[in-house]
Amino acid sequence: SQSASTRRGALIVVEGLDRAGKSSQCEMLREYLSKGGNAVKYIRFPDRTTPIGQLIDSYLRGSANQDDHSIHLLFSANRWELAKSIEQDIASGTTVIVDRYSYSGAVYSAAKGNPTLSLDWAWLPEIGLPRPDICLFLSISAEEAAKRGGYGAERYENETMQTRVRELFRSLFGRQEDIAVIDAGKSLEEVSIDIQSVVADCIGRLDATGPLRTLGPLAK
Ligand code: Z5A
Ligand code: MG
Repeated sequence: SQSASTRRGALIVVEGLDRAGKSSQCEMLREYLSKGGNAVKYIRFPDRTTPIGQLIDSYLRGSANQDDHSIHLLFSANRWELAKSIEQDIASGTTVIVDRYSYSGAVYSAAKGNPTLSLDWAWLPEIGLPRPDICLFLSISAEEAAKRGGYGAERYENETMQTRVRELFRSLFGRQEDIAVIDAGKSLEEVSIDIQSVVADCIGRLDATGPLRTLGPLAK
């Protein structure tokens, strides 16, 4: 239960292509917020530590195969199994930073080109999950990303997938509110400062925003 004096935390999501710097920036944001006296937690999806997360991990590493729809629903279930704990943290005043969320969920699955797995279909199981107060989209060109090292060994880490993912992120974020596009091609520190100003603004508006909301259907 939330006392009248407890200000809720913010739900901050960091999204983007591979090597956009999401995890680095989440870490830097966590540090910035806790130095500012905020209670803060940093979580990432997929959370590979749960039983569902372990199935996802073996799929991504290529040691297990899954039907496209089935793995999609497991990624979503992995968010649902943590939804209550996110809600509780936010209510008790903790700001939660989330490294990848429903947006990656919908986009990576739809990027496979399976005819019965459209972006609209992929979004459906996300409806009702905690809705971010702000989603930071770390935008980076293919050329800049390539400078940060070659593709890893996991599934999806190839040119074809990444190109489709880039297009789908763009079309998904055209149908969403509360998205801040961040130029992630700058230095770590420059990107971090841009993120800090967007997040400070978001936290400043929390009282006006009201209670934590839930994700709704995709806009047309
Ligand atoms: N996936 C899915 O299909 N469905 C879902 O629902 C979810 C995910 C949630 C695993 O994700 C895969 O799961 C992913 C999407 C899919 N598939 N792919 N491809 P993951 O989060 O585990 O992926 P990751 O490997 O941790 O993240 P990443 O995207 O590759 O990297 P990042 O977190 O964005 O970047 P980073 O680790 O912070 O930085 C990468 C490197 O660049 C590192 O050497 C940094 O030092 C360097 N870097 C970072 N920023 C800069 C700047 N500004 N300048 C120079 N160098 C930089
Ligand atoms: Mg990462």
